[in-house]
This record gives sequence, structure tokens and C-alpha cells, in this order.
Amino acid sequence: MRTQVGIIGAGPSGLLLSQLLHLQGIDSVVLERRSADYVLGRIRAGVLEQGMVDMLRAAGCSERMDREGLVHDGFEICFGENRQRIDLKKHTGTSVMVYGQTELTKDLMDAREAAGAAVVYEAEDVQILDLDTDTPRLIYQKDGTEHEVVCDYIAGCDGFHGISRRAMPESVLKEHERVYPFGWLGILSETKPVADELIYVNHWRGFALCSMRSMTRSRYYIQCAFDENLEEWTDDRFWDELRVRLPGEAAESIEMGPSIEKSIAPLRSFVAEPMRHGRLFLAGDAAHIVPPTGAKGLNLAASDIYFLSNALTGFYADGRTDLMDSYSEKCLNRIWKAERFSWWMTTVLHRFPEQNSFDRGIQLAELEYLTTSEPAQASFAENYVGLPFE
Ligand code: RFL
Ligand code: PHB
Repeated sequence: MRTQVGIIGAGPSGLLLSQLLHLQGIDSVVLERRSADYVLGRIRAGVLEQGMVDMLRAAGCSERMDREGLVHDGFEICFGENRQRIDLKKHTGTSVMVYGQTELTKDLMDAREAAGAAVVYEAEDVQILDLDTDTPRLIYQKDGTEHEVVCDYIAGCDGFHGISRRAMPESVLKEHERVYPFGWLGILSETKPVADELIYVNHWRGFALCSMRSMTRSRYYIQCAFDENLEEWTDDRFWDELRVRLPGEAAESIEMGPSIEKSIAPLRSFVAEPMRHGRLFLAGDAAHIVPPTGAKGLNLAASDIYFLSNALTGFYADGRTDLMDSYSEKCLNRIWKAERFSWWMTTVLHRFPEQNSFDRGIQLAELEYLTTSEPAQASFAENYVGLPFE
């Protein structure tokens, strides 16, 4: 098979890129290791920045999101007896959209299918070959046969554990990492969310977050040990621990019910640079990871795809190579700021095992300052709704 852009991974990054390229008349083939059902079974992000919402509209995939997504103008931060609303709308003039990654991925899959796109699921053992030539190739196994895709360019959209990043020469790639000494235990339940907006909680027993997917489906998280055994967390134990960490009113009014999904996510900050080597471009989680506290992972994937789709369109439409040349730098500029914000939010909201009374004092001072200073809230809100794509 011959294509212009070979895309590895059918997560949000790969599917959005393939859809945006299609709208510009650029051909692509997407190779995904898992089945479509498996991809849709992963419960992940829930908060979309305005920039990502605009991209989904531009991609022609926003109809259901515009109908079912929940626009949130603010959220709450709680610590000790304090409960403070951060007014996103007042400080930034914009909002965020609460719409699940699962739904968004489904919308992108449907759009790709409707356009008759080449998306190959259960493509095993994908390998990148001839990266140092003008026609790099992807080979993969499917149904016991080897297949080949000859490409002009390759987009590595295959997440943190994918193969693309590892295809970059070791002498070129620099990796920066921080692993946090805890994880998030999350559940999804068919219950009414405890509040209309998200609630982030710093509690001495550990962080908690009340989120949602709709007005009848809740998503809750609690900080747990990084090596926690999921089997030991019955629904009852989860609800008990969550309620201990929530402010009194919320703990009393929360609707509980059986979990329909329960999982543990490790927390990590990671950046790989550069994000381009020759004809290979990395995008999304393949190049960077943020802890979920700032709700930035999916949104960063979208901004990478914004820069990458513009760069490829510039090349195919006008023969420009400058946008491809500046791709890595442009992405990384925005990524490091989101890394800073996510690291900061994680640091002030979680309980660290080695935390001493000085560390706790600083943490409380950060939260006290944030919740009493308008300029601090304005800066926080600016980062939460997402910095501009520039
Ligand atoms: P994905 O979604 O990991 O997709 C990569 C795809 O590549 C496939 N793949 C391969 N395919 C072919 N060959 C190979 N060798 C392959 N190796 C892997 C995989 O099967 C997969 O389908 O990466 P992508 O597209 O870059 O998207 C990134 C986002 O998924 C991620 O950043 C977010 O989910 C992070 N995140 C959040 N982000 C937000 O912006 N807002 C949030 O509220 C938010 N909440 C979260 C989150 C992530 C979480 N977890 C579980 C880590 C909450 C959680 C709990
Ligand atoms: C979610 O709804 O899954 C979610 C919301 C906000 C975050 C992280 C995850 O900061």
C-alpha cells in the first residue's frame, strides 16, 4: 500500500490527525495494535479545553459533543475547612467542556469510517523501516500475513508505550521524567454527580476528585499507593474513603452505586525531545505524559495535532517545509508550560509520603494564596482553560 502519511495509533491523536488531513485532501493510513472495542473501553480524560473543542468542530466531529457535552464555567478547590470556587469564565472569558475521551474517540472513529478511511485495527508488530530514506515504510502483521505501507511521512501517535519514540536514534532523543510516589484509583458509576462542577480536594489522607461524564454518570478518583492492589478495593471501600475526603455537605449528599469501571493509573511527568527526526513526527502521549491532575494530557495531544496537521498541509498544499521544521519547537514550548502546570497542581493537591511539616506548610500556603488572591486565580484559570496555540 502507498500513502502520504502513515499514522501509528488510533487514539485521539492518530484519529484526529487522519481526519484533519482527510479534510485537506491528504491521504493517510492508521495502524492500531488493538481492536476498536478495546480502544473505546479505556476510560480516560473528561475535560476538553476550548482549543480542542474548536478543533473537533473544524474536523466536523462535534455534533454529539455540542449536544451532550457539559460546558463548565468553573470548579471547586477544597482543603481543610476551605471550599473555593475558581471562576474560569470570569478570569478568562472561556470555559471547558466536560465530554469523555471515549465518546470523542467514538465520534472520530465514526467520522473516519463514514469517509471510508483506511484504519487497520489489530495490526500486530508494527515496525518502522527505512526512516533515513525519502520513502519510509511501515510493516505489520495481520491475520498471519505481513503487510507494508510505503509513506512520505510517519506520525507516531502510539502513546507512551508505543514503538515510535524508540525508533528515534538514542543519540538524538533526550528524555525528562518524574514519577510520583502514588497513583489514582478511579471509578465510573451510573449515579448523579455530587455537584454541577468538578471538585478537587486536598485532604490529609490524600487527594480526591469528583468529576462526571454526564448528569447521570459520575467519575470519581482518590489518591492511592502506586502499588495498590485493585482487587482489595470493593465499591464500598471506595465510597467510604471518598466520603472521608470530601467536604461534609458533599459527603452527605453523594449518590453511591455500583462501579461500572474501576482502574488504577500511575502518575508521571515525561517529555521527549525533539519530537521530529527526519520524516518521523511524534505526537500526544508518544512524546509526553502529564499527571492527570491538570486535565492536560488529551488537550496537549490535540495541540500537537494542530501543529502537525498545519505543517503537513503547508507541505502538501504549498510545498512549505518551514512548519515541519518548527514543529518540535512549537509543540515543546506549549508542552513544557502544561508540564509545569500539571506538576504544580499535583504537588499542591496530593499527600507525599515523605512530606514533613515544612512541606505541608508550603502546600497550605500555596492553596491559601490561590484561594484568596484574584491575580493567582486568574493565572490558574488561564492555564486550566488552556494556553493559546501559538
Ligand atoms: P493514546 O490514547 O494512548 O493512544 C495511542 C494508541 O496507540 C496504540 N498503540 C499502537 N498501535 C500500533 N502499534 C503499536 N506498537 C502501538 N502501541 C500503542 C494504542 O493501543 C492506542 O490506541 O494516546 P494519544 O492518542 O496521544 O492520546 C493521549 C490521551 O489518551 C491522554 O493524554 C489522556 O487520556 C490523559 N488524560 C487526560 N487528559 C486530558 O486532557 N484531560 C483529562 O481530564 C484527562 N484525564 C487522562 C485522564 C489519563 C488518565 N489515565 C488513565 C492515564 C485521566 C486518566 C485516569
Ligand atoms: C476526568 O473526568 O476523568 C478528569 C477530570 C479532571 C481531571 C482529571 C480527570 O483533572
